[in-house]
Formats: sequence, structure tokens, C-alpha cells
Amino acid sequence: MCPVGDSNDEPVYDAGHRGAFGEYGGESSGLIDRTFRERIVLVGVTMPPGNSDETDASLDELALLVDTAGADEVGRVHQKRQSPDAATFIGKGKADEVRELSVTVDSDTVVFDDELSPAQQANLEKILGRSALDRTAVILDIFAQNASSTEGKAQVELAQLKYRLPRLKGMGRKLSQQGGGIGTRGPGETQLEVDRRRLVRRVHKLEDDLRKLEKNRATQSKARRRTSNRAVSLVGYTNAGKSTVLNRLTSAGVLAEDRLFATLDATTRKLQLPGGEMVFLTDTVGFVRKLPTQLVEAFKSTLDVVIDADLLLHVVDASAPDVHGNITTVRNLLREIGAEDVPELMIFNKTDLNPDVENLLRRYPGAVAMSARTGEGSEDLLDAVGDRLRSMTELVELSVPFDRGDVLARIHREGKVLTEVADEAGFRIRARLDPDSKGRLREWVTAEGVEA
Ligand SMILES: Nc1nc2c(ncn2[C@@H]2O[C@H](COP(=O)(O)OP(=O)(O)OP(=O)(O)O)[C@@H](O)[C@H]2O)c(=O)[nH]1
Ligand SMILES: [Mg+2]
Repeated sequence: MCPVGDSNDEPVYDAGHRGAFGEYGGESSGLIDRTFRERIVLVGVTMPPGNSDETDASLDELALLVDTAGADEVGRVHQKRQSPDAATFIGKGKADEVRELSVTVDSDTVVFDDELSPAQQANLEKILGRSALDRTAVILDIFAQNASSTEGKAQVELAQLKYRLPRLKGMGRKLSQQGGGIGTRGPGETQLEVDRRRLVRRVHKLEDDLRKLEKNRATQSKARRRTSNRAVSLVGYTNAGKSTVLNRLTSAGVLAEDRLFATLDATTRKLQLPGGEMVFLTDTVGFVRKLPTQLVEAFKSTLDVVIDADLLLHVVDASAPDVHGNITTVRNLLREIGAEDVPELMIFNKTDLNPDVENLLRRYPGAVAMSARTGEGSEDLLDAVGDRLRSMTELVELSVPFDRGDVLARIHREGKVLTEVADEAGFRIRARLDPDSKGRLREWVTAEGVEA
């Protein structure tokens, strides 16, 4: 039975609804003109301690996000400020300038690179005479287009409702006038004018459903934990090649596309390392600068696989314009979700596009370079994963009496048994154990830190 969607509350929207524009135009709902790509003016503001290069890079990325959502950048405006204007984010004069540009380039919508408060958004729309959206709305829109699983759809809907609830009034007005566009489609779009209480109820229902799904996931991961297989998670910036790495190593056949946030659901596959050990390798959602907090919260249960992993494979696109900025963004987000203590193995991917990775490898010792597309370096990666996991275990000797088959079974389950011989006292075993297992089996350990 599917826990999401079998509610007594009618669904507030059609969760399977896809984007409204351009390449997603095939699946017409009949409501929206899908042959049309929205024309967008982007606005970026540099505030201390940021500099204008960072704003530029962030705007380039916003243009990519807007493109992924199905719209085109037709103009760009920069401003430097000490702090945001409380009423209009950018100054009033600048807002007039943006309106003039929008008229000149015939834009439908203005997208701001930073999150606007509901009041700022409403004020800006008045001045600009067109929709004012922020980066968060664009990212949520892409997630809404890409969500396909029950859990993914529920997570995205929850994030969208939490973003939209405080903005309900403005959205209702805009929707009745325009009937679609970035930030307005997907969850909630047809009934944003209905009773706010109903949406709040829907939020609670979704939270409840997600908690149930999370319980399922916890049971599954517990079952995995009962095996000796370690858990390894792929993390990294969106489009870095995480899914391609999973496919390359396991023939998982998951979707890997030149498209931001192609992956929203976690996929786990077994992988055998060169030393014979089995690990569970999990691919999950990518990160980006200024990832909306509503999404990070809603994807909490999906991201638990990252927190619970024994090792993170941090996939980096070595050909990206700002490799270090991407690495920092990912590490900050890992800290935000509580995964900063999970050991990290860095992978510089796409070496076929940028073979010049010597500097990167020097700067990040222990990192591996590879091309998931050509397969070059994948053996080095497997060796490195094996080495890292082994370095987290210890070679110990144990002695177990014949009548303790349960202990013997546990050693096999939790560790990697290298040799097992029977003598008059019982079984003598050499095995690799992680610190937790060693603690649990302490009673039977006869020698620690044994040389291989
Ligand atoms: N040239 C080249 N392209 C690659 C390589 N690895 C992945 N790609 C391409 O990069 C794009 C993104 O790859 P994905 O594997 O979908 O990236 P991801 O990190 O899973 O991205 P999201 O799930 O969207 O966050 C695809 O077009 C891949 O074919 C590589 O080693 N070389
Ligand atoms: Mg992916």
C-alpha cells in the first residue's frame, strides 16, 4: 500500500504534473501553453563579504537553473549593497531600472539570486509589473519536474507548500492572472486560492506520510547493518557525475543526464571491492549553492543515508568553472545535515574533459582522479575505497568455543574473516573488525592490532 496519496484529504494538486515549457512540452495538460519558454531577467546583489566574481558565478549558475526549469535568460542586472533593502531587496531606483530593462527585452519574469521575503516579493511585483521570483522558487520548480517516486513527490510537495504558504496571497493573485510559469506550477498550483487551513492540513499529512516512509527506510538500513557490508554514499555537487559513477561501478542503470538534479531518490546497489568485500553503494540527490532550507529539511530522510554511511565518495566535476567553490558548498551542506564526521574520499571526475588534475590531487591528498564516462581510473577508485575501509578496521585474533556457534556467526556477519581453524579449544579466527564490532566481541578477542 502506498502511504502517500491514500489520504482522506483530496490531493491538492496533481503531483505527477511536469514542467510547463520547452523540452518538457510533450506532456500537455491542456491548461498551459507549453510551446512557450519564459523570458527571464536575472538580478544578483553583491553584499559583504561576497565579491562580484562570486555573484557572477552564482548568476551563471542561476541561468543554468532557469534553463533547466525551461526558461531563457534575456538580461542580467548587478547591484552592490551593504545589506538588502527591507521592502524591495534591491534599492527602489534599481528596481525601476530592472523594470525598464524588462520592458526593453520583453521579459515575463524577474528572478533574484537570493531568497526574497514574501513582502519584498509582493512589493517588487508591483514595481516591476511582472512576476518576481527567487532562486529558491526556481530550484523547487526543477525538483517538482524531476520528482518521480512517492517519497520524492511528497518531499518536494512539502518543501513547496512550506515555501508557498507565507506567499499564498500574492501567488493567488498572480495565478489567477497568468495561469502558470516558473514557481507557480507543480504542487498546489490549481488551488492556491483555496482555504489556507486545508494546505496546512496537507503539510501535516505529508509530514506524517514521510515519517512512515522514514520508518521503512530505517528498517531497511537496519537490515543492511546486520550484514558485514559497509555503507558507502556518493555525494557531491549536482551534475558532478554521481549517478554515472554508480552506473560505471555497478551497472545500476540509474538515470544520469546533463541536467541539474536528475537524481532525487536514493538508489543502493551492492558492489564488490577488489579485496572481495561487499559494500552497499548509494547514489543520492546533488547539492547546489543556496540550496533551499525547505528542501534540505524535506529531504532529511533521504539524506540520512549520507549521515549513516561509513564512507562518503565526494564526486567533484574536475572540469567545472569553480571546483573549489563547489567543494566548499558540498562540505558546508554536509555539515548542515550533520555528516561532517563521516570520512570522505574525494573523486575528481570527468578527467576526459580536464586531464590536468595534478594541482587538485596535490591540494586534496588521497583523492582519486577518474572519468566515469570512459572508465579510466575506476580501478584506482575501487582500490582506494577498499584501502580506506580497511584502514577503518583492525586485524584481530579471536578464540570461540565450539558451543558458541552464535558468536562465530556474528564474527562472520560483522567482520571480514581471513582465516578460521579449529583446535582443541575451539575456533581460532583472524578477522578484520571495525571498532564497534571489536567492542561487542571483546570477550573473545585474544590479540589486537595483529600485523597482516
Ligand atoms: N565527459 C564526461 N561527462 C561525464 C562524466 N561523468 C558524468 N558525465 C556527464 O555529466 C552529466 C551529469 O552526470 P550525472 O551522473 O547525472 O551527475 P549527477 O552528479 O548524478 O547529477 P544530479 O543527479 O543531477 O545531481 C551527464 O551528462 C553525464 O553523462 C565523465 O567522466 N566525463
Ligand atoms: Mg544523479
